[in-house]
Amino acid sequence: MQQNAIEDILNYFALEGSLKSATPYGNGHINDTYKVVTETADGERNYILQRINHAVFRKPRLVMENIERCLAHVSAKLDQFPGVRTMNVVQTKEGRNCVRTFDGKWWRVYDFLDGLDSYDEVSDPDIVFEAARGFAQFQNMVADLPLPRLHETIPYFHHTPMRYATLEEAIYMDVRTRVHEVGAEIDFVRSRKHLVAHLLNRFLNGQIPERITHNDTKINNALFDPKTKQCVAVVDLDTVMPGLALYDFGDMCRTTCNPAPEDEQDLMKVKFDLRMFEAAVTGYLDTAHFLVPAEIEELPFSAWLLPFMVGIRFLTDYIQGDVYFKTHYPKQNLDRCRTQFRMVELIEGCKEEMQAIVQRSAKATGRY
Ligand code: ADP
Ligand code: GN1
Ligand code: MG
Repeated sequence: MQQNAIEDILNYFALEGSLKSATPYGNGHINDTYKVVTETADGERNYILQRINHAVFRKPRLVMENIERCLAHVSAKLDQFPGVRTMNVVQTKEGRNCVRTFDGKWWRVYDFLDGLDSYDEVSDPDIVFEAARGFAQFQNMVADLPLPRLHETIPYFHHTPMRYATLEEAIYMDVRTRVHEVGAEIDFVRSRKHLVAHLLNRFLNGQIPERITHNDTKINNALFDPKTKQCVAVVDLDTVMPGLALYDFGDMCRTTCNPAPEDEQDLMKVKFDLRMFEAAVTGYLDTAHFLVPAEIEELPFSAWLLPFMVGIRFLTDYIQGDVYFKTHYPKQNLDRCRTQFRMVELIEGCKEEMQAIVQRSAKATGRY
C-alpha cells in the first residue's frame, strides 16, 4: 500500500507525533497489519495499524465492541496479574474505535506492545508451558465479564459438523476444478466423519460448559517477555467470543507441538512432539483452575480435533480458490492442509501416551 494512502488513514487517529514509517508486519492470515512508527518530542512511538478483513468479519463494529469490552474488563484487574500487559485501542480524533474509509475498508489502531518476542514455530517446552499459562490466564481474566453475551463475530466458527458440511458443499460445487487433485485428502476427512460432532455433543448434553474463549490461540498470537520468558500478552482478539476452552487448548497444541512451519512441504519434518504436549497440558492445568473433569478428559481429543478442523478449512479454501486465508504461493493452502492431516495421523498413533500424560499431569496438579 502507498505510504500517502496509509498517512491519510492514520490521519483519522489520535496518534502522538509525526509519521516516520509504516511497514507490513507479522504473519497473520486474515487482517492487513502494519507497524507504524511516529516521531515525538520524547522519541519514537510504535503502533499497530490494521485493516479488519470485513469479508471474514462481516460486522466490524461488533468485533470492536467485543474487543473494547474485554480490554476494559481485563485492564481493570491488571494489578492482580503482575507482569501481564494488554492491548489498547487508539481512538480516532472523533472518539471512535475504528474508521470506515470511503472505499469501504475498516481500519483500527492499537498501541504496539513493545519489546516482546513472538514466534511462528517453537521447539522449546518452556515456551509452550508459558504459552499455555498465558492463554489460560486470559480465559481466567475474561471469565467474569458481565453480561450481555459477547457477539459471535464469526458464527459457527468452531462448529466442526458445519466445517465438514461446508467442505462437502465445496467439493460438490468444485468451482475451480481442483477436486480431482485432492482425492486423498477428501478420503482422509470422510473416513473420520463419525468423530466430528464428539465435543459438540458433549457440550449439547451439558457435560462441557460454554466459556468466553479466545478461539485463535496459535502461537504467534501470544507475546513473550524476553527476560522472564513469560507469556505476558495475548493479541488477535477478533474471535474472543463464547466457545469451548478445549478449542483454545487444541489450537495451542496444533501450533506448538509441531516444530515445522504450518505450510511445511516435507511431511517427514512434521511432528507431534509429546514433550511439547506435556508442557502444554501442565501449563494449562497449572493456570486454568476452572476446568471441569470432562474438559480435562477431552484435552487429548481437542489436540486431535483442531488440526483436523483447521485442515478441513485449508482444504475447503483450496477447493474454493483460496478466498479466505492469505496465501503467498499457489498451493499453499493445500500444503497447510497436508501438514495438519499429517499431525492428525501422528496424534492417532499416540493417543494412549497423550491420555497418560493428561492423567499424570492432572494428578500432579491435584486435579483428579
Ligand atoms: P491476523 O488476524 O491477521 O492474524 P493479528 O491481529 O494476529 O492479525 O496481527 C498479526 C501479528 O501482529 C500478530 O501475530 C502479532 O505478532 C503482531 N501484533 C498484533 N497486535 C500487536 C500489538 N498490539 N503489539 C505488538 N504486536 C502485535
Ligand atoms: C487464522 O488470523 P490468524 O492468522 O491468527 C484463522 C484461524 C486459523 C489460523 C490457521 C479468524 O488465524 O482460525 O486457525 O489462521 N483466523 C480466522 O493458521 O479465521
Ligand atoms: Mg493472528
